[in-house]
Amino acid sequence: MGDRKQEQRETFHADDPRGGPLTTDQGVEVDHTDDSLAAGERGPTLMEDFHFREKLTHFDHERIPERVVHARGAGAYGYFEPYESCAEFTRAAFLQDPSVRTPVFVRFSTVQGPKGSADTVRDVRGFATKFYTSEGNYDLVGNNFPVFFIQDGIKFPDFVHAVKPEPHNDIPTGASAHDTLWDFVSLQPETLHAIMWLMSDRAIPRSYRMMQGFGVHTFRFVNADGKGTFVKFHWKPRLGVQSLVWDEAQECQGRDPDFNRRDLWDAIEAGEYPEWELGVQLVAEEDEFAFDFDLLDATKVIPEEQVPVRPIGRMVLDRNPENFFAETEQVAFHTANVVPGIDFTNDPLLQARNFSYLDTQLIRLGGPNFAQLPVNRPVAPVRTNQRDGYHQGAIHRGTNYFPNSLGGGCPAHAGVDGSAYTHYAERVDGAKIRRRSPSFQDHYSQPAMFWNSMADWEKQHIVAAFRFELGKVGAKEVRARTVEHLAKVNGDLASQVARGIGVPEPSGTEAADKLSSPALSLESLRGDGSIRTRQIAVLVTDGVDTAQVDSVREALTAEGAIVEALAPTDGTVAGAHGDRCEVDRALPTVASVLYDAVVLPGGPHGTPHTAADQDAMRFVRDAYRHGKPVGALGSGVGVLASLEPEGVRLSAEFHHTVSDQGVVTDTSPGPASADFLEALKAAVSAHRHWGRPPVGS
Ligand code: HDD
Repeated sequence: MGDRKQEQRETFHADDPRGGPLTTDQGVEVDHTDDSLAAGERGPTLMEDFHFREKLTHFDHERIPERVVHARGAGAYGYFEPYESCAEFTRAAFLQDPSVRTPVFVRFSTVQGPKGSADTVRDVRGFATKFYTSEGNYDLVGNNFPVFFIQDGIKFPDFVHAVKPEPHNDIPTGASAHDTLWDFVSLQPETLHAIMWLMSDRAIPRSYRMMQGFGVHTFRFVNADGKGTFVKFHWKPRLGVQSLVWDEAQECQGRDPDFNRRDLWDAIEAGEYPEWELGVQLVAEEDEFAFDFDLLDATKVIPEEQVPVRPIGRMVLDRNPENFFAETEQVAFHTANVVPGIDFTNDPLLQARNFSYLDTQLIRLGGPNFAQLPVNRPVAPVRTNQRDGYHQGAIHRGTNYFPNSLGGGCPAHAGVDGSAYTHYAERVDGAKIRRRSPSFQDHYSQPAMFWNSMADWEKQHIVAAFRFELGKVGAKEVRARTVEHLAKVNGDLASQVARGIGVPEPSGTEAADKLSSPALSLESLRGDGSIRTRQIAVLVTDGVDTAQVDSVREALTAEGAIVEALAPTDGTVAGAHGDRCEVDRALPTVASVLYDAVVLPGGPHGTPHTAADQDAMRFVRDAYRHGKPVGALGSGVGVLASLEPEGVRLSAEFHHTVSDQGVVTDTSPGPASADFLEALKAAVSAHRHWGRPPVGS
């Protein structure tokens, strides 16, 4: 079956006008676009130069307001297919038949920074999916955290004002480490659970392709009999969940501000299509109150150990957009874009979102006709009586009201065959009140559960992140207030943070209970163990043993990794045996933070690299201290050993392959041995090696 969205898009293509000369917007041919019409060679420009005025006016209006949050993003098209019919729980057509592929568009984003900010900031990542289903568009507008910072959407403007750059000087860009955010946090403990996630490595993903996604809210599935089931949505990446370390993330912001965007684009161009499994946690309506938290509270997870995630389908992203503005910028998501079989709950955050997304598109996309834009257009037929407005693209004919007889009564009400959307007939009864439910009041147990579930290295990173963020807060009372809340999460966490930021350690901590959910740790999310698309640097220079380079390249590319030879200059370097070694990139144009691992080959006549090769040595040192796999072959092992005074630790053994904490060495000359290659692959597959003693920051 063809991709209906792709076929539809093709009808909108406006290709380069190769078939004829340049024209104005009115179709008048233009023979000169380099000089404006002037009164004489050195004279003033003339008003009557309609080509000049049209060109400049259009340009002046090329920008639209960026999203008030999630301004920076990257998107891709793909498809979703269910594993089996979900008819028992939902009548949604796209979840019925494994042979039916539903086209999707996904946009990943950061939240705080503007459109031009860097990718690798500490932030939540948006994960918004538009399913172009046969019953209309369904938008699952999620994040890579399963919890949100506030419980009621009326607090959204407060929260966003607090986290955004401060109003007097518009600082900081793409960062939460400033007074107003932490002031808000210290006064609003419902933020704590999401804050724990924000301080964890989840907030600095290695790649959009390597992060989880969550629908966050409890939604409702409704089956053909009208029976409802509570549902939470989970996206799990096939490649596992991988993160950066903070020092590296910061350097990446300068070395490649487009790091995540580029990674997604390049992988899809290379045919390495990212893939996620869609899973659901299902809770029967009668079990609504079976938990010690409220299912309607978006600051809570349902522990996976309590309600397992049931895989129901997979999504593959296999096509980059053709025009960033037309597609990624103009895509308009809305939580209220639902299809029959998927409904809302009374989660007050979700209810607010159902108002906000439509409202924001009206200002951002300039009027009510944005659903006509190619990326937003459903593949399901659209028949409405909505008319006119800015940017109306259709020439409607016939009647535009209901009921009518002059238009033959069309479009008529749906419903005869049961295909219309029917709202779940939930019983609602209550007094009008402005009050948070008492069932939303526990703000400490789940942050504590998150902390308790972390591996030691994850805890260390969380403490370091709190110290960094609060260390940037000028108001000492805000630092102290935050630590008081942390003390209610975990005493040890609070003390460690307090020591780092110069506030008194809290006494008499009342830590929350000892809940734990192993599924929350990155240790449990390693993916399929493959090394596909990992970027491996091989540092080469004149005198290198090309056989070593070739053997590493061959073995790792066979497993889907991307191996690049880096040298002080581009072109080629002289191999030790009179041959040449192709260089992929010059070292000064790249940095260790842009790679997942590094290999130092040797040469038969001694070490091709010396400690004087500053760029190369820095590369290796940084890779080591960021926990990345480091390989060395032949005389390259000696070069690595020369970095020992700087903290690089090697095993004392020097013969055959030795692999210790991701440092893989083999002093044998000639091509890399099978043992070395296996050990290197295993080290790369593990991604990072936290058992190394800390080196620098
Ligand atoms: Fe939101 C954008 C995700 C709470 C109001 N949000 C936006 C995007 C994502 C999310 C992924 C970017 C979509 C895109 O790529 O175009 N938002 C979330 C999640 C939330 C959440 C997972 C909590 C569970 N959001 C939230 C609340 C409100 C909003 C409570 C308001 C009451 N969000 C917006 C917005 C945005 C938006 C202002 C800005 C641009 C847009 O909608 O299209 O309406």
